[in-house]
Amino acid sequence: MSQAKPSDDPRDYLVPQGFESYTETDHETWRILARRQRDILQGRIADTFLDGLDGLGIGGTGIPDFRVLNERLRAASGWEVVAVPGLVPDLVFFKLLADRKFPAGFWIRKPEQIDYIEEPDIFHDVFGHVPLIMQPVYADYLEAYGKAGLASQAYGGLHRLARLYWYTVEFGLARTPQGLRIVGAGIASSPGETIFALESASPNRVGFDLARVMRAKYRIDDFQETYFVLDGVDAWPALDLERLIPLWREIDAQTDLEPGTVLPEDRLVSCGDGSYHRAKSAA
Ligand code: HBI
Ligand code: FE
Repeated sequence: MSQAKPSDDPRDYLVPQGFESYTETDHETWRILARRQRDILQGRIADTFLDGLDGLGIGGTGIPDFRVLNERLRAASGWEVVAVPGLVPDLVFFKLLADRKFPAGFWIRKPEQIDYIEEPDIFHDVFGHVPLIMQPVYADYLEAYGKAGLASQAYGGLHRLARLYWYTVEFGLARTPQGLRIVGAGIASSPGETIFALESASPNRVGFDLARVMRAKYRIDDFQETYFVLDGVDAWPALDLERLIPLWREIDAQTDLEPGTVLPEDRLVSCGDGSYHRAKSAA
């Protein structure tokens, strides 16, 4: 018998949040994580992120109820959060974003997994991602990303879009008048990477360039070897197809870049010494 093809209809992946089913331990896990991140993010995260956190009211009280969260989010940017059991197929993910819906895992990590999980949970998805989605400029970028993702299929460009998401939405940094700030959700929801991304001598920090980023492979199992730096907290790249299609053609003729590669033409904010990953591979 042939395997049924996974559905690409977003409705087949959405589930109720089940807010009443969280235990007191679940809420306590959220509170511990949220308080710790709030402290560590001071002076390191973009101000727009902290504004979003305040606007959502998702500080230290426990796991947020999506019904309450969504009233605030809809009012601010016309987005909503929808609950999913875990990772959804790329095409479903793009469709949801193009429709201004952000899929968030409804479950929360167990106390013994407090510092490391393999799949995104509600803390990463909601605390990490949703504060910036309160902001219309960012909300529009994410919608444009979803639309570009849908279009990229026809050009075999899906992996290019995944890299762009990784190096902006998940692990982006931005230059501000006060210094470098975090804008990526993967950094903002991790205490270790919050410090590493900004303060370690190990990683490269390279001025953002759309074509360059879409050529760069990334690591999913550890801190990044290279972070890309936007020219400001609102400097998200324009993703119209008239711009993307010629770029995809151009870079299809070039090699992919390893995560730690630095090119002569890179605008270096800092050239990493690579010490962190070198020590790990020697161990
Ligand atoms: N699904 N729930 C969920 N969350 C994600 O962040 C996610 C996903 N599916 C695919 C995906 N991300 C990425 O591979 C996209 O950048 C393509
Ligand atoms: Fe994420």
